Amino acid sequence: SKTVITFGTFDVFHIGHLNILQRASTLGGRLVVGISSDALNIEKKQRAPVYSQQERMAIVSQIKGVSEVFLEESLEAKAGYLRQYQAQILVMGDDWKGRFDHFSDLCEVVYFARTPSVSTTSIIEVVKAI
Ligand code: C2G
Repeated sequence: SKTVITFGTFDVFHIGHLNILQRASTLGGRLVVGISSDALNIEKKQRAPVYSQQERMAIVSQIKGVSEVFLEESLEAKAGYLRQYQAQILVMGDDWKGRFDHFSDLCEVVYFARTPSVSTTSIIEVVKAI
């Protein structure tokens, strides 16, 4: 059976995160999830996640269908992670459509439609307004 890999921050875990992990887990027998580190978020998004990397890894590791989590410390290390975990399928949401196509020499690349109208940013805005 196949090893599926996906990556993300999974901050303030929500239904969009659950949906993509559940869909990814149906593609193979093993689902490995790379959790973007706090440092990577600060560098790429100029904002620290609400939940720490330890908390985000603890949450995602307990989601049904997730076999293993690891810390994604660099966006440039993706090919290395794909090889390290012997991934046969890379899953990402379609906000990343096309941007991982060059990994198709290493594994199958699949983009799933994002769950509409939910994001960590929108949740932060809603909570701020309370
Ligand atoms: N997602 C989704 N629907 C939403 C929100 C998110 O399907 N409404 C998906 C995203 O497309 C992504 C995953 O959930 O595949 C995690 O989302 P983020 O935490 O926002 O991940 P991101 O910071 O984009 O990942 O190497 C990539 C990096 O780790 C960045």
